[in-house]
Amino acid sequence: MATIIAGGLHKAQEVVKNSASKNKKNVDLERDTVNVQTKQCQTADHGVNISNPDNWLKGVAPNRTGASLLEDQIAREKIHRFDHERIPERVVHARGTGAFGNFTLYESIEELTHAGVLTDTSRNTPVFVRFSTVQGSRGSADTVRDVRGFAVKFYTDEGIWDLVGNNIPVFFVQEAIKFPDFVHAVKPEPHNEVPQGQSAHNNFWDFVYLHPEATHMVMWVMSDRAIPRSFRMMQGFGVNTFVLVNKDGKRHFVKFHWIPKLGVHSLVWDEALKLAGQDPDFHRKDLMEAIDNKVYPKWDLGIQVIPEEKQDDFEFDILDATKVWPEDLVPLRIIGQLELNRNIDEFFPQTEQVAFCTSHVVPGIDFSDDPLLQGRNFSYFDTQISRLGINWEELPINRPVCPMMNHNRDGAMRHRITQGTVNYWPNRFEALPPATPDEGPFTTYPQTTGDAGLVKKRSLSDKFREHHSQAQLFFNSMSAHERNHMVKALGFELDHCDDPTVYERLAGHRLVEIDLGLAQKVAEIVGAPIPSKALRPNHGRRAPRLSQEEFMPTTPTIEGRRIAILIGDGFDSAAFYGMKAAIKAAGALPVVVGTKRSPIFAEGGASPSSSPISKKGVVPDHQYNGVRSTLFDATFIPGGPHIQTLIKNGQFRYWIAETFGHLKTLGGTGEAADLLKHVLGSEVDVKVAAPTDTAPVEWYGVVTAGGRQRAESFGQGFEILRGA
Ligand code: HDD
Repeated sequence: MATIIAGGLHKAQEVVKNSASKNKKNVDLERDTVNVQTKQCQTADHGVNISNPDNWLKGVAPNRTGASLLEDQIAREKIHRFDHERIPERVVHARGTGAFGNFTLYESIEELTHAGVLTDTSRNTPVFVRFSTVQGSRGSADTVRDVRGFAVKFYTDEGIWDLVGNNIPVFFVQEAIKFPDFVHAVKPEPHNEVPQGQSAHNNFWDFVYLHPEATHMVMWVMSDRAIPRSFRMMQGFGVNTFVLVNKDGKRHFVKFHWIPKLGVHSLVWDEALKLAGQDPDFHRKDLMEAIDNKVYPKWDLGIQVIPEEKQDDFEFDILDATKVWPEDLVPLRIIGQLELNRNIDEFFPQTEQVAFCTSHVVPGIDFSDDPLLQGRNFSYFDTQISRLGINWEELPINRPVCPMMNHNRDGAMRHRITQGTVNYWPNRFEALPPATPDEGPFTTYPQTTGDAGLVKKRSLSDKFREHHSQAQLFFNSMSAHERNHMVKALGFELDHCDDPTVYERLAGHRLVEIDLGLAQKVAEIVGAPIPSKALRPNHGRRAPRLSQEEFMPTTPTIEGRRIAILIGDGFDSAAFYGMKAAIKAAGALPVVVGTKRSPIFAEGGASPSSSPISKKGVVPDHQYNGVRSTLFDATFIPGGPHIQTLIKNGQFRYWIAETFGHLKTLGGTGEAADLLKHVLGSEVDVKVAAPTDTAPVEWYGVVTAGGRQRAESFGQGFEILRGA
C-alpha cells in the first residue's frame, strides 16, 4: 500500500500547510499538533530530559543485575502511561477509520432553511468523516457482512453539526428503547462471545423473526450493500427524519443522502471472506491510499423534502426509520458536495476520540418526532461521557471552530482556563448574556401537538405497524444477480444458526411474507421445510434506484481502482510501460507484482533507456506471495517469454482463475493469451482490442461476460479453476 511517511513530514501535514488558509479546522488542530520526527531529546511528561529510556533503575552489587527500585519515577511513569492507554471501545461501530475534508454547496436552499452551511454558497465548511462497521470490535476485519457507519462532523461557522448516518437508508427498529435488545442480539452471544464481525448466529436471526419491523433492513443487509468494495463507493443516509426551518419559521421534513461520485460498488462474497483474512484493513488502507494519491473521494449531498402539510399523504409514517421515502414519490435534490482530502495524522486523538452526537445540530436544522432520533439524541451524549469523560467536547477533534463560551465548568480533565470572577447567569457584570435574536441563536421549532386529547402512552402511530411492503419493494427492485446474491447471503447466515427454531421460522414465515420463491430457495439450502403458500401477495411494485446498479457513473471510469501488473524476468517492456502509463493517466493505481521483489528485467535484459530504472530493472511493489488477486480490481499481464515462468507457477495460475471467478477484468498482450487460455480454457471469450490513446499497445481484454451476466459467469469461473 502507499507510503505514508514522506521525507519526515506526513503527506497530510503538507496538505495542512498548503490548505491552512482554506480549512479552519486544519488551522485549529495545528495548535495541538507536534511532529515526533525531530532531533529534540526525549523528556518525561513533566518536561525533564531523559538519558536512559531503556533500563529500570536498580540497586546493583558488583557483577549482579540487582533489584529494580520503585524509586525510578521515569520507569514508573512510562508503565503507568502504558497501563492506561486504552479507553472503552464504542459499544457499536467500534471498528472504523476517518479522514478530513470539505463540504461546499452547489446551490442555496434558503427557502427551506436558514442554516449557513446549507445556504451560503461561498463557504468551504471543514468536515471530519468516520466510516465504520457495526458489529465487530475494534480489531475486527473490514470486509465483513455488516452495515457501514457514515458519520459526518461539519465544523460550521455556527457550531458543530453531526450527521450520523449509515450506508443503508433504513434501520432495524422503530423505537430507541429497542436498541439495546437489538445490539445485544447482533453482538457476539453472551455465553461464548461468538461470532466476531458477523450476524450469522442464532440470536440475531431469532431477533429478526421476533421483530417484523427488522424485515426491511434485513433485506438490505443480505444484499450486496453490506459488502462494499470501498468506503469511497458506498451511499450514505442520515436515515432519520430531520427538520429544516427557514427564516420565516416554516418547517419542512427532510432526509439526507450522500451519493458517491465513483458509483456504488460491492465485493463478491468470496472476495469479502478472503479479504477478511488476507487484509483485515482493506477498507481502511483503500481510503488512505486514495487520499495519499490525491484521488479524493467525493459525494453529492442530496435531500428529500416533505412540506409539513403533506406529512400524512403517504401510506407509511414519514417518521418511521424502517421506511424509505421512495424517490418517485419524494424526488431527490442534489445540493452540495463532500470531498475527503486529508488523512489523519494520528489514529487515537482523531479517529478514536472523535465523538458524534445526533443532538448536535445548528440553527436552521431541527429534530422531528422520529422516535428513534429522539432516543439517539439522549444516547450519544451519554456514551461519550463514558468513553471520553465529561469534557469530551474540549478534545481538539471535537471542538468547534467558532467561538464557544458558557458557564459550564470543571469536571475531570478540564483544559480550558476561564478568567473572571463569575461562573453563573445572571451575574452582576452581565458576563456571557444569552444571545439576542440578531446573534442567530438556536431556537427550537415551536411545534404544537395539535391534539386536544393528548394522552401519555407508550405507542406508535398505526402506520408504523406495516412491516413488509417496503421489504417486498426492495426485493422486487433488485436485478437477477442481486437477488441471487441475497439468496446466497441468507443461506450462509442461516447455515450458521444451529437452532432449527431459528432457521425454520425465518424461512417458513418471515421470508414467505416477502416472496415465496425467495423463501423456497433459502429453505432448501438451509434444510427447513419448504413453504408452499405465500403469506401475502407480492404487490409487484419496483423502485429502480434501490438497486445499486443504478448508481454506475455516467461515464465508465477506472479512477481510484487498483490494477495489478504481473511480471517475471523477460516481460515485454513496451507493453509494460505503455499500460502502466495508461493506467496512471486514467487516475488508477498500477501495482507491479513480480516473481520476486528484487529487480526484474525485461525481455532482452534491460528496460528501455527512457526508463529511469533501465539499468536496475523493475523493482516490483510486491512479490506474488505477499499479495492476492482479491486486493486488486483488475489484472494486466504484458507478453514476453516470462509467460512461460508464470504458466509453470501454480500461484500465478490461481491468480488468473480467481480474478476470473471474481468477475474482474483480465488483460494482456502477446503471449499473455497463452497463460489466460491455459488457465481459463478455450470456452472463454478472449477479445483482442486495438491500441487506443489510453492503452497504446494491442491487448487482450478478457474474460468475464459483461454487466448483468457477470453473476452467472461467477460459478463458471470456478468450474474452470477446478479444471485447470
Ligand atoms: Fe447509533 C454510534 C449510526 C441508531 C446509539 N451510530 C453510531 C455510529 C454511527 C451510528 C454511524 C458511529 C459514530 C462514530 O463513528 O463514532 N445509529 C446510527 C444510525 C441509527 C442509529 C444511522 C439509526 C437511524 N444508535 C442508534 C440508536 C441508538 C444509538 C437508536 C440508541 C438509542 N450509536 C449509538 C451509541 C453510539 C452509536 C451507543 C456508539 C458509539 C457512539 O454512539 O458514539 O450511542
